[in-house]
Amino acid sequence: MSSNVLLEDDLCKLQPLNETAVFNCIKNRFNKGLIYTYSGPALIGVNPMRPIAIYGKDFIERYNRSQNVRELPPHVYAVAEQAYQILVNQQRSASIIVSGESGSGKTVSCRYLLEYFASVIPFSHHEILGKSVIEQHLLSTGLILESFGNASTLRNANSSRFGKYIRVQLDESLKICGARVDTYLLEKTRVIAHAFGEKTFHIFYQLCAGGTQEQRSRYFLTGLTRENFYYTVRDQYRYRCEFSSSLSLHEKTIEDEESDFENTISALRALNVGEDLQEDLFRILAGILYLGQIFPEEKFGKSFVVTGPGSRFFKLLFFEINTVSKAAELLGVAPAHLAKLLQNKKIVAFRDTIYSPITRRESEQLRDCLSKDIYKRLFDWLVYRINSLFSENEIFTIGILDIYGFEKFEENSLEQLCINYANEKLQQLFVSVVFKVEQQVYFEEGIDWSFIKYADNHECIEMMEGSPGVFSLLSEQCFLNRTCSDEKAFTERLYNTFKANPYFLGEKSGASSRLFTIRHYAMDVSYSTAQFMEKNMDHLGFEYVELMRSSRYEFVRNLFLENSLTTLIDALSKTESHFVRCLKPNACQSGVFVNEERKRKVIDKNNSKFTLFDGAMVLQQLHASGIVDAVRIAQASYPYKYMYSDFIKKYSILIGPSDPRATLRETVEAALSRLFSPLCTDVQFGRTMVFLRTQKISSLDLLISEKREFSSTCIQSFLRFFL
Ligand code: AD9
Ligand code: MG
Repeated sequence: MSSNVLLEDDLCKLQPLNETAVFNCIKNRFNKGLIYTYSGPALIGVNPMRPIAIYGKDFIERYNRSQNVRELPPHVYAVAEQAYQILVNQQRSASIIVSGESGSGKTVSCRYLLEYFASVIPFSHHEILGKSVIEQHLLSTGLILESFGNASTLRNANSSRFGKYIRVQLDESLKICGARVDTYLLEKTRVIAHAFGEKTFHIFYQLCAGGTQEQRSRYFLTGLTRENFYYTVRDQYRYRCEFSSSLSLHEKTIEDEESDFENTISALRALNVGEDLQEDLFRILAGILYLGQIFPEEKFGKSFVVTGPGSRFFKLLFFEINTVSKAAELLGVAPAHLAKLLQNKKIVAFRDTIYSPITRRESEQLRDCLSKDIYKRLFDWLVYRINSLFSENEIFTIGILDIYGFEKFEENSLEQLCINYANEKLQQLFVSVVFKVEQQVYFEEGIDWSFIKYADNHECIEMMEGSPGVFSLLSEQCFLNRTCSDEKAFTERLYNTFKANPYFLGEKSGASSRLFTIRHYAMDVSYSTAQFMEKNMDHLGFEYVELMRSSRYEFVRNLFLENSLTTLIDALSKTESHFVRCLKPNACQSGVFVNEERKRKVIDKNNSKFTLFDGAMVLQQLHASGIVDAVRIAQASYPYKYMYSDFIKKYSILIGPSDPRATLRETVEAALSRLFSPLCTDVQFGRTMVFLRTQKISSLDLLISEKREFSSTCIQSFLRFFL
């Protein structure tokens, strides 16, 4: 295999096609600074993890309105341009689905896509200081969502802890008239807990560092830092025990956070969130920080009866009353009311209302649920606010989806199940777009084609979302009983229901260890059902909603009104979808290497100042994304199709002079039959297009370069002869 082959800009051109060839091609290109490669219909991007000069105005110009964008080097701008051209030519809304694991570059890719659309598509609104109001709104949207929805993790210092689908709206004159955003799966547990070395959402640190003296005093933050709050402290476990801090990665200084806070405020302003609303917002955030400071203590007493299981003693739940008052004050509710909520549960029996005391554990759970829920509602409110950009004039949309990729950790829980389910659905969409739609074109063009059966993941999806399905059984179990001991019963139910299902794996004995395995399209993942119920259940009863609706702040009251989101897959399937798959080349430059030994080996092997390329890690991602399979199927089909006139223009050097009486189709047929004999099924002639397999395109490209080389050698010999 020549080194040239290993730099192919489309994996479909690789011969033979196997995982090693795919891997070598991506690696060779990456080492030459070529981070993008096509894999048939999808674009693969490997995160360079350092700034590279392939973005910005000049590059946008190269791709903008290019006649044959696939001829230019692979790039996210090319995907954006293709999506836009299809929208313009076929009058069909577009979506670009960006996936990949944490830290692989999804959010950055989405930023470039948005930047491209904002540069090449005109805005319908008038401009202020050279920038359209919508453009300013769009830029602020990204910043706000990152402040409130991103956090520093071991994998990425600016990791998005939610999925987002941004739709740029176009009016009938194909100008940008607005935008709308949907968000998914916000990791709200991060408000109350984060892993060692990680952090909670950026905004809490910004608040702890920023603001004027008056603001800080109003939020009870004077003299306090992130080290003083349980939710923001770097090592929560130690904080509980000894209030000490530990080493954290990607540490930002207080000054960084102060200036981030200023940027957040400017972005809020751009979204018309005025000072009063900002005040409401920050007060609630401070309220959440203070909720986290409420530690219930069990003490013996008489007035409240809290009998833990088996306990003979009466216990009281105590809180530090000053903390409760501050939390209540910040949320605008009565301190006694909040304390009562955290000490009792309300039971309505035979038209009587009884307040039954709860245990310390239950009280802690309630406190944390409260914090998570308020934060989630605050986040949804921001999204709602961002959606004030929504335009009634929408005719088409260009959507950009930035969502978590497939996840498999040592221990996988409900979060991974939800994320992997979303990825199964996206894979289903990918398969449908790539194979179903493509085969429809073959049918319409009337070429000789027997429909290829492709791996369809609908059975796995059915097992998860159907009835009975994993999710419906979980809801039922939560409804029936609200204790964690039910995790075993739930796991057993799964085994009993799906024992004959090929997508459900594991020994029944796994039920006692609360484990089950799903055969996903990407790989098998074992889930631990420990905490499934707790995570799925809403510990917050109606009395809590009642409390929050009693707030003297209108803003808090409004957060507790219902707000629903549209379903993502439905929205996507109504568009022409494009795919960008991001890959992460190593784990050591964006976070910690879990295994120090492995880090040393990878660094030794690469021994360079450039971005490391960890082969095993990239291969694992290639597997999980289904890239190799997709390329294999794309190769079996006809990845290259040209209108006859375009083909003649492109390959005129090989076709030569043609019979003027022949039709375009006859000209192409005659040329290809002369060049390749026999043609086999590698080439097919449709009503308006010629269809070619990758091998034939590679041969044509080779013939062209030979012909050019031959002509230049002839010219050189000719010149040498005369000079
Ligand atoms: V997560 O799932 O939200 O945790 P992402 O979104 O996939 O993750 P992100 O886009 O945040 O990753 O990229 C991580 C870091 O890689 C960025 O902060 C940049 O420092 C770096 N990056 C990503 N893409 C590029 C790029 N095209 N050029 C240069 C990049 N640096
Ligand atoms: Mg991200």
